[in-house]
Amino acid sequence: MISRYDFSLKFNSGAVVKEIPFSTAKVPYFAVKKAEEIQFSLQMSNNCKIYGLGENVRGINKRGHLYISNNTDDPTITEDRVSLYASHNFLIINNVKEMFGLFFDTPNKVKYDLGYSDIDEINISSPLGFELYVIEGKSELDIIKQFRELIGKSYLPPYYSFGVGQSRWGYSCKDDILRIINDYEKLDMPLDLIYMDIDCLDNFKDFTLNETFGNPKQFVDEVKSHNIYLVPIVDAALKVDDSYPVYTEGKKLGHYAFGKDGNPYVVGVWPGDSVLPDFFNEEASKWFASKYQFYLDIGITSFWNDMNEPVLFYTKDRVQSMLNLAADSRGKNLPLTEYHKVLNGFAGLQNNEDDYNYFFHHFNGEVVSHKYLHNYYSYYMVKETSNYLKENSGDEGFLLFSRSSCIGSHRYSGIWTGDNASWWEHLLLNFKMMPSLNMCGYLYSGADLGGFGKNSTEDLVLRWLAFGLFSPLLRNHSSCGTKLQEFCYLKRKDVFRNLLKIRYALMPYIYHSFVSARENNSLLFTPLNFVYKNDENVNEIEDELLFGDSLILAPIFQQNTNKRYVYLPENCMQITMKSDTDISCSKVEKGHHIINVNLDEVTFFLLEGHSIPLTKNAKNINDVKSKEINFINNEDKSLFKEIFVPKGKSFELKKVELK
Ligand code: MIG
Repeated sequence: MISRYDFSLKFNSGAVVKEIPFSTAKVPYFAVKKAEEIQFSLQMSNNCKIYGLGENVRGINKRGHLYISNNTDDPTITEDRVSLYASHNFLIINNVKEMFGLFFDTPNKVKYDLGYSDIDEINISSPLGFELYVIEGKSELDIIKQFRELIGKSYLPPYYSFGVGQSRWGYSCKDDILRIINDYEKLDMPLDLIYMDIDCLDNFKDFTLNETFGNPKQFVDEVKSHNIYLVPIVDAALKVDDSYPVYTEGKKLGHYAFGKDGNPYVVGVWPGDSVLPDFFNEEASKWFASKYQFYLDIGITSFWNDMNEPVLFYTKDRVQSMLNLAADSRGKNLPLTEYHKVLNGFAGLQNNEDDYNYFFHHFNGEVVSHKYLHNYYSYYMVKETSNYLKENSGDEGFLLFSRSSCIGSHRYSGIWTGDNASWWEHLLLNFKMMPSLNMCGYLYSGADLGGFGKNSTEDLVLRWLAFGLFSPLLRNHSSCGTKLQEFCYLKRKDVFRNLLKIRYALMPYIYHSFVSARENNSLLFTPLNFVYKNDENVNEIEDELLFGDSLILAPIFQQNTNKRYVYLPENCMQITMKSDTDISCSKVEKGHHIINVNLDEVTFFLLEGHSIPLTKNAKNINDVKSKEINFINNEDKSLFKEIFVPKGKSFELKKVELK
């Protein structure tokens, strides 16, 4: 049952797809205080557990820290971070005697103090301007299902987007792209998608390719002849440049966020001085979306959206005032307080939240300050882009995923989880974040495999791949200047080739499970304790997850060990794969185990009475579709009477004949 409470959200954010009448009753469970902010507080019992909040640091159980919904670009993702790139305002509170879900529908900040200030207390607060949904149900999974029905079905990406992706910030010309293709090909290593980051653009201008690409259509055709999809980046901001037709057209049409004087508000992003498309204005976001036609015309149908929190490296106004302050200080013997004003002023130029007060959007016929809309900027960016691509991208469908997100945008695109680092703890974070993202509607998602920032090591990439093989978005991505971590450039080439082929082998299961989670509003990655309700042993397990209906994953997250502890809540068959054809199976009983997983293999557990469909010898992601499906059965029956398989840009249910 879902109840909706009115706290003066003045407009429809777009998050929900079901109209639920407002309740006039008091919000249950919480003591509610109205001060400058509305505050909801609740005493936690000792065993209270909290789930959800999508893209955030720390564990699956969110109890014991502070989180603030405030879409932010800050590439240092440490465990004390309170906001990442997204605001996913859904959580479940299981306070033993009572269990319910909450969804704060708002583009404002929401602060979740979950036993942070007071170890026994939950305090959630937000300024007026939200709607609260309270969702009651008999279990976590029931609450999640109701919530997901409320917010609508998740984005369905094309089949090819489950392929193997290679990316690096730094590929900057035609030869860089062709070299990667060649280096993978000569090793017969799977590769399906190559990402084109900002250096591939002409001076960081959206919807361009730089001159090295020559005739872009010819270039794309050449790449396609190798069965590779190109995925250019599209940043939110547009370069201020009178010789850039996209910029001048948008200016003429009045499609940019504007300052108090009504002129386009100038901010700094990669192209230097830039303007922010006024995505809240439907006409403006439709106009921006139509610019993707440049890529569609040359045969590109896959995109990633970056910098759409939005990032403000600076605003022109604030830079000017800082430069003036610095100029005024020249030659003076500054008292330390004055000196710090200059120093901190410059340091505070980037993503200064005060600046949100100084630019405005057209939204539903009103002029609204960015401050009140911030967390939904990327929603309106991907929404119209997605609608446009749906109409115009042709038979295979389109890939779109974004860095910034909120609830609602899960219907239009996937996400990646931003600038992680090549740290073992970020591999574990990637794992733990998946169920939380799923709860909030994000199914097509993944982290930068191998780690984005910092230098990776070969064993980390191997272990990350062993988990990444199950991630809907499988993309090796790294920051500029970092040590090479492309699969094709690491030493154990045979191992990487074999592991990547396992992705193709698993695709029937991955695709089926993905589509089932979408159609049933359920999770692709499920914490064990959501399912095994009567087994105390699973209560705190966060380093094992159910994947789909039939598998338990328990990857290795630590360096220099092949061993780990695994608890199995039922009898399973352990399946260990060294390649798509080298597979060994053995029965493992319910209970506590220490397992051994070498660097060159992937292991997982198949539940009793379940089966896993596998293919072999696929050469690339599309080739998987034509391969015969074989089943490994644990006990003599298959759950797969019917299996979701790709059909065009969508899917169909196919009857399975068990042999
Ligand atoms: O300020 O486009 O998260 O994936 O490689 C950095 C360059 C901008 C941030 C993205 C990252 C991408 C990088 N971008």
